[in-house]
Amino acid sequence: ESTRNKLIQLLADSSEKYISGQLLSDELQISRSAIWKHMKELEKDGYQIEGKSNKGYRIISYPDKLSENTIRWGLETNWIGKSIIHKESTTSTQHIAHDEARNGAAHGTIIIADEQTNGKGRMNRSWFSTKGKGMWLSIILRPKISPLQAPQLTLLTATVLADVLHSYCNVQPLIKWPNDILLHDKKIVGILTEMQAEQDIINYIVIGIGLNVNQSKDDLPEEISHRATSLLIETEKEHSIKALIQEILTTFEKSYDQYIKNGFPEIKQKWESYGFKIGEEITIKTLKDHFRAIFLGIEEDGALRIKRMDGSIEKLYSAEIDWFEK
Ligand code: BTX
Repeated sequence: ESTRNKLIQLLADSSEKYISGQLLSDELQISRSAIWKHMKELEKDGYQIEGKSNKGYRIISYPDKLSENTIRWGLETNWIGKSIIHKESTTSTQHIAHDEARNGAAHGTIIIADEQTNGKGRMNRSWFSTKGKGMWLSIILRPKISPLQAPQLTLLTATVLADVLHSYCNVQPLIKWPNDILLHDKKIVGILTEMQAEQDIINYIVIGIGLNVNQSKDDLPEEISHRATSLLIETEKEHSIKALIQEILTTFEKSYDQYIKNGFPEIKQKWESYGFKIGEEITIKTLKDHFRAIFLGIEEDGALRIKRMDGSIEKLYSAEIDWFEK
C-alpha cells in the first residue's frame, strides 16, 4: 500500500513528463518487474498509464474514485488540502478531524469519506451519508480570529458552496440562515462548524460539509425525501465528486484568504445576495421563545437581524428559522 502510494506520488510529481523505470526502481527500492506489476494494478483501479520502453511511465488520467492522490492531482491551492485523509468508510469525518486536530494537524488539512455510518448534523441530529453518492468533507482550520467571529466562517462556507453550485453546476442556490443550502426549497448542503477554543484564542475549528451529489430520489431516506435533494435530482446528470471537492477547496481558499485580509463585509454582502426569505415574515425558534418576525438580513458580525411585529429590531446569535405556520 505505501509503496503504491509513493509510486503514485512520484508519477504525480513528474506530471506530464515520463519517469524512467530505473528511477522508479531506485527510488522505491523494488525491481523493475515489480514496478511493472504495480502499473498493471493501478490500471485495474482506473488509472490510465502510458509506458514507453525508451522513456518510462506517466499518468494520463486518474480514476474518478476518491483517494488522497486523486484529490491532490490537479488541486491548485496554496494551503488547503496539502494534507488529505481519505477513508472509504468512517463514523463521521468530524470525529477524525477532531482527533487529527488535537494531534496537531495543520491548518487546511481535509478529511473526506466515501461513506459515513454516523454522520452528524447540528444539535445531535444525524446526517445521511450514502456511500459514494455525496461529498462528506471536514476541513481543519486554525484561524487567528476571535472565537466570537467563528460563526462568520460558517456563513463564509455557505457562500462558497452557493458560489460553486451556481457557477460550476448551473443551479440557483439559496442559503437558509445560518447554513443550509437549498435548491427549490429542498436541502442539498448541510454545514456543521465545531470549535475548540479558550477565552480569546481558537485552537482549531472543524467545518463539516455534506453535499448531496449523485443520490437518486430512492437513495434518500423516506424521512428526509420531501425536504432534501441532490445535484443528480436537480440537474438530471451525474457529477464528479472529485471535481466538486477540488472546486470547493479552491473557492474556499480564495474566499478565506480574502476574509482574513478584508474582514466580513464582502462575505455579508455575498451571503445576503443568496439569502432566503430576506424581507419576508418567518418563524423564529430560540431556546426559550417561538415567534414570527421579519427577516432583515445579517449583521456586520454575522448575527441574524430581525424586526419584531411591534417594530423593534433585534440581533440573534442562535436561532432556528422556518417559514411554515406551525
Ligand atoms: P442540520 O442539523 O442542519 O441538518 C440535519 C437535518 O437535515 C436532519 O435532522 C435531517 O432532517 C436532514 N438531513 C439529514 N441528512 C440529510 C441529507 N443528506 N440531505 C439533506 N438533509 C438531510 C447540517 O445539520 C450539518 C450537516 C453536516 C454534515 C457534514 S458531512 C461531513 C461532516 N461529517 C459529519 O459527520 N457531519 C459533517
